[in-house]
Amino acid sequence: MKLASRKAAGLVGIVSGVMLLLTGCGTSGAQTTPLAATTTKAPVAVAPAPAATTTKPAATKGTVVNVTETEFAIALSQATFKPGAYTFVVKDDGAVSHNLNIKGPGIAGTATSTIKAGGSESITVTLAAGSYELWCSIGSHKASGMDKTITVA
Ligand SMILES: [Cu+2]
Repeated sequence: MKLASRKAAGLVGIVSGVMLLLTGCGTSGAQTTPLAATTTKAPVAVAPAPAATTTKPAATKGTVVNVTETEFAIALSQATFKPGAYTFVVKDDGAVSHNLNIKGPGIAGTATSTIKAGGSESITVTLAAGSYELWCSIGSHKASGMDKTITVA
């Protein structure tokens, strides 16, 4: 009994020592956070926010497909697609700007913005069974070969 209580007392000592260390780290960490960043965001926070949540899904959702764009081709990291959510991560590996447009069942037409050479942008869509066209709408890139059709089944 005596030994057990001594052990317990020892444990309490260790635990409180660890907690002291932890709280010590916590407070010093919080103090290093810069306060200047909060002031720049404050004036803009008046916009009506609730409506936006239903239209725009999260940045990455479902299966991630890597899309590599060059002059003048669109390469996909996978060739077969099942219905569901996909995030196309578009990388411009070419020397000029490109974009990615997607059109098909349930998608009247959605696109990335213009992606500069070396840049990338993600686009999240829900694909249903059927054919989808993926293309670049800049200049004559589509006619030059940046036009791809995928089948979802
Ligand atoms: Cu292009």
